[in-house]
Amino acid sequence: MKNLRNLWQLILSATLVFTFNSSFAQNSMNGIVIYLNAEQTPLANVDVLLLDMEGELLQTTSSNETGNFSFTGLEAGTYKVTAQSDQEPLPFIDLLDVSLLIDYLNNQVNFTSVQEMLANVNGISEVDEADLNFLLENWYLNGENFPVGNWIFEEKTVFVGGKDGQTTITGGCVGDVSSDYEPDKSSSNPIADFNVVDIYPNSTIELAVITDYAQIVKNFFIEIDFDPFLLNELILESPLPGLKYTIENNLIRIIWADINGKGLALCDLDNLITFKLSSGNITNINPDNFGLTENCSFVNGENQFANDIALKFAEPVVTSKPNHGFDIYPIPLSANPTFQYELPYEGNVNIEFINTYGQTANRIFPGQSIKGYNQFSSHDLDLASGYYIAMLRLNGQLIGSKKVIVR
Ligand SMILES: [Ca+2]
Ligand SMILES: [Ca+2]
Repeated sequence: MKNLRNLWQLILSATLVFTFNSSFAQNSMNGIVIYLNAEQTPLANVDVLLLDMEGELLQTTSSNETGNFSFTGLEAGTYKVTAQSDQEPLPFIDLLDVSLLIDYLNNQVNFTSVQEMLANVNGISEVDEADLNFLLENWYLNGENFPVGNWIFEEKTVFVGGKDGQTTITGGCVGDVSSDYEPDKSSSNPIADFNVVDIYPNSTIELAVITDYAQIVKNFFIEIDFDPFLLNELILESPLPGLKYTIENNLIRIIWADINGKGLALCDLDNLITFKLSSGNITNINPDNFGLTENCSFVNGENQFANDIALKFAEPVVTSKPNHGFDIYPIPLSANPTFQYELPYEGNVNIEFINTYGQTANRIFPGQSIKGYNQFSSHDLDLASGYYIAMLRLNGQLIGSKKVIVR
């Protein structure tokens, strides 16, 4: 035990000698480079820069596989240390960063100095709403990754000499404010896909996305892959304030974040989003021609991904009515007219006669009809002389109309 104490005294005096003889440039500095996350994940192969207090570069080295680095042969004094990396940005920017940034802007959370650097995604002035918009528009909608995703590291001032010379350099990728460096963590979450909806070819359809999700949602990103040849003239509307979207090529990207950080229960909305689209030649909308991609995600009131949300289409509303080959003869109408129509899909058909007072004067019921061409002859159609509009309904939905006269 006595020998051990002597050994410690020897080490202690050696340290003192180091301190007193610091002008011999015997000092070293050790450190580690870590990612800003709860696990403080070490970052390997990062360039570490040693600077003097004027910012002059003195030495560079690389962090090893455990994130450690060292500089040796240093004179005692105060240095600046920072790091840089040209490695690929990490794909960890997601809606949790958006939530955290909104909470920060609403004074709900504090940021560390490194988080403030990461949150300043536009690189201009301080962290403010412009950074949030930059993240929403440039990152989510336009997919631009500059400067979002670039590596950034703090700069430490370190005294070298004596027992000092130890430091930790923390860094991250710009925008990853929530700093979730977890390679196996997915930023997307499963959402039940859209159901198939029958629509009418060559018509204008209003198609609403609805949800009965009753939890608070603070922000979401929806990406829809669609067939541009089938669904031209696409317009998007939403009651959600501040909703942003882009429609490009065959991709619709929609992002919404409640700037107040409170969020809302989406089930309270009649429609989450309404698509007004021209249906082209298609007869239904299904996940193959209008499907959610795996990039969709929703964040709930606890700043966690909502994995249990489901979206679906409401019944489509036909805003302009193609006539579907709807024809009646003879005209003037006889008591035994023949009706022709082409259906986009099979269903139950009825034809309603509306008089000039807007009243239903009569109905006939061709009933279950096949997809495609149909012909139906009626007997003993009882209508007084006058003008009528014959309205063709498929499963209750108006899909065609024709003016007729009875003499
Ligand atoms: Ca800024
Ligand atoms: Ca993140």
